[in-house]
Amino acid sequence: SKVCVVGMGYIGLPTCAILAGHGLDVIGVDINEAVVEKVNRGEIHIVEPDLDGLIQKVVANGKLKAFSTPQTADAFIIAVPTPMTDDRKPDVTYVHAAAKSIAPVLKPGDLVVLESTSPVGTTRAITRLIAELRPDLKFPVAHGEDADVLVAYSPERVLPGKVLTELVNNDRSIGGLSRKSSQRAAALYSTFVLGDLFLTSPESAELVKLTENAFRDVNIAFANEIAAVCQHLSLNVWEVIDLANKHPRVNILQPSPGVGGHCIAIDPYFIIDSAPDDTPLIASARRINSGRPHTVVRDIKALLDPTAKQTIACLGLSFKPNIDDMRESPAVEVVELLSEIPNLKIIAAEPNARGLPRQLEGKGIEFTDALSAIDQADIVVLLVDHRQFNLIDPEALKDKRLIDTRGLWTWRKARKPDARIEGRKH
Ligand code: SAJ
Repeated sequence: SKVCVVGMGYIGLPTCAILAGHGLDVIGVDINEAVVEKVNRGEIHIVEPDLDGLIQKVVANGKLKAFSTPQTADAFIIAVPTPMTDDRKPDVTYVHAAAKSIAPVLKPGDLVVLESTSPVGTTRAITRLIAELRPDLKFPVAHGEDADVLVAYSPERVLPGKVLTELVNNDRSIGGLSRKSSQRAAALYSTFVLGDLFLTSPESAELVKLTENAFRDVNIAFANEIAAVCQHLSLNVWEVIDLANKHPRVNILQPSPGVGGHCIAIDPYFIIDSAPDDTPLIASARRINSGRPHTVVRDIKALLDPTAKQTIACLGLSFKPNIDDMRESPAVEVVELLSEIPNLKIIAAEPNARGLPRQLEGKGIEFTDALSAIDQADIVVLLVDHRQFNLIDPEALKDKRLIDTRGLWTWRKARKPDARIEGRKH
C-alpha cells in the first residue's frame, strides 16, 4: 500500500524512512522545495543519528519519493509543526493547510492520520474542514462507522536523538473518529511499531500527548524549585535530589537553566489554553521553568565586579546535551541576557555547532572551543552537560569562578567517595 506523509521535518522524515524501510511505497511531501530536492537526492536536512543512511537507501531503491504537493495514496500521515502564537495560543495554521492540501486527492477507503501535537478538538475540526471540501465523500464526523474515509489522531512521542529506535519501540495511542478508523490506523502502525497500540478517542489521544509533555515540564519545575530552595539554604541541590531519589518511590528530575526545545516548553500552554481556570499547577511550572535563565544571569551578576572589565566563558548553547539543536534553548537565552551587561566580554563554545545561532550574531560574542574559552575567562558558566565538558581537566578550571547550572563538575564529578557505606545486599 502507498502512504503519503505530509511534512518532512523532525518527525515526518524519519517516519517516511521507517515506512519505506518496511517496504511500503512512500510519498514524502513538503512545502519547502529545497527539502523536496534534497530528499530526492537521498540527502537529509536535519540531524538525527542513522537517518542519513536509511534515507539514502530508500530513495535509491525507489521506495521514497518526495513531492511539494500530496499525491494519491491509501493512507495520509500529517506531521507538520504546531507552533505557538505570541500570546501563547496554539497555531494550527499548518495543520489546517496540510488537511486542505490532501482533500483533492482523497478517495473512498483512504485513511488520514494526524500526528502533529495539537490542541484537543483539532482532529475533529480538520475532518470537518476536509468534509466541506469533499461533499462527495462520507467522513466519520457525520457518518460514523458508515464513513468511506477514515480519520484518526496518533501522536508522535519520540525523543530527538533516538527517533529511529523510539518510532519502532514506543507504545502508541490511536484515537479514531470511528472504531474502523482506529483499526485501520492500528493496521498501518503495526507494519513497523513493535510497541503496543492503545485505541481511544481522538480527543483523549490529543490530550494524552499534551499531558506527557506537561508532566515532564511540571517535574522539571519541581526540581528547579528545589534548586531555588537549596540556593536559599546554601545546600547542594544535586546532592539533595540524588539522595531523595534513593527512596524507592521518588524519582526527581534534574534542575537546569530552563526548559528548551519545541515541545516541552510549548505543549503545556495548549492545555492551559483549553482550560485556563483548571491549570494552576501547569501554569506555575511554566513560570518557574521560563524564569530559570534569569536566575542564572542573576547568579552570574552576583559574581561580577561592576568596576572591572571581565570575560565570561559560556559552555554549551544547545537545548540539551549531545545535540546541535539550539531552538528555544535556555542556554542561548542566558547568553543573550548576558550580552546586555556592560564591560562583560562573552566567549561561547558549542562543540556540536560551527558557530553562533542567528539571534546571538552581531552582539560582540566570540565563538571558540571550550578549552580556549575557559583559558581566557575569569568566570566560567556551564550551560549544557555535553559529554565533551565532562572530560575537561579540573586543573583548567582551578582559578576560575564557576557557575555550574547542570551539576556536572560540582556534583557528578565531585561526589565524595567516602560518603557512601555499601549495604550488605551488594
Ligand atoms: N530537562 C531538564 N531537566 C531534566 C530533563 C530535561 O531541565 O531532568 C530539560 C532539557 O535540558 C531540555 C528540556 O528539558 O532543555 C527538554 O528536553 P527532554 O529531553 O526532556 O525532551 P525533548 O524536548 O527532547 O522531547 C520531549 C519528549 N517528551 C517526554 O519525554 C515526555 C519526547 O518523548 C517527545 O516526543 C518530544 O518532547 C515531543 O516531540 O513532544
